[in-house]
Amino acid sequence: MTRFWNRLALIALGLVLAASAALEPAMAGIGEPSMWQMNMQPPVTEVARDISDLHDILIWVITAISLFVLGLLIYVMVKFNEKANPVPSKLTHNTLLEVAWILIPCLILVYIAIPSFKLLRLQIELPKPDITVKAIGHQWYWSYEYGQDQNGGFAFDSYMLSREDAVKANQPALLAVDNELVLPAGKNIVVQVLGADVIHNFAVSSFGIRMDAVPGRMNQTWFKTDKEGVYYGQCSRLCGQNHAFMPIAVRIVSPEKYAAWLVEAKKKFASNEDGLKQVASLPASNQ
Ligand SMILES: [Cu+2]
Repeated sequence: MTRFWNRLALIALGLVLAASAALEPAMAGIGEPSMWQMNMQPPVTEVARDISDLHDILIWVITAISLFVLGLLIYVMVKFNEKANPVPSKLTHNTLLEVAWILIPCLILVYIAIPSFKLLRLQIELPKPDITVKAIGHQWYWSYEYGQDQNGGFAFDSYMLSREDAVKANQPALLAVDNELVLPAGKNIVVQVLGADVIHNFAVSSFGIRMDAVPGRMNQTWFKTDKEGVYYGQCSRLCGQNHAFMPIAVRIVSPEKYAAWLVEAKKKFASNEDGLKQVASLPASNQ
């Protein structure tokens, strides 16, 4: 009987995994979520790849533990119910079992801790930045600042496009923005994240970044990707009425295109005094 249930659970798990694996390649979009997506967005940075790998390890560990516990429960229910086992044993200790149920979970935790701490270190330790930009969360839009020392010296606001405009531009609704954060491929990019009013969160799934934008405090995160394209993210901290409508769009281009964009952007946003004033009023870098 127990064997039957164990087999049934394994078959069900196998079917779910097979179905998700079959759906994955067709459904996965780069840099944005897709319909019926079963897994995370395709990673394009080292951090995101490590997150994805750790997630895969954890899924197997969690599945194995859950099935094991389920199996034990079913075993106990079948073997030791009142009918099957009318005279219960008085046994209270089993040294071997007690050592095993302490030691095995410890080993599992160590097995999880190694990739976990490695990932944490990779996320927290900023590499030497090639480019530093500021991302400032407002109720309810983002603004970005390219410092003078970065060949920039301009700031601009980035608002969500209306559904009609997004469809017209062939971009995903609720994620497309009017002014994208443009950055080059193959460079270490440090994003200084700030909040102008309440706590927001700068999160882009494909980069594996998620950093709180706290008023009066500067947080930093980083990413580096070789893959050009547009990557969408969202504010991921409940920040008020229009929290859902302040998406993030990062366009990764070649360094040559980036240099050309900088020239254009400097002209385009030169008169953007509002943006610069907002940025100027924010706390200075505490690096
Ligand atoms: Cu927000």
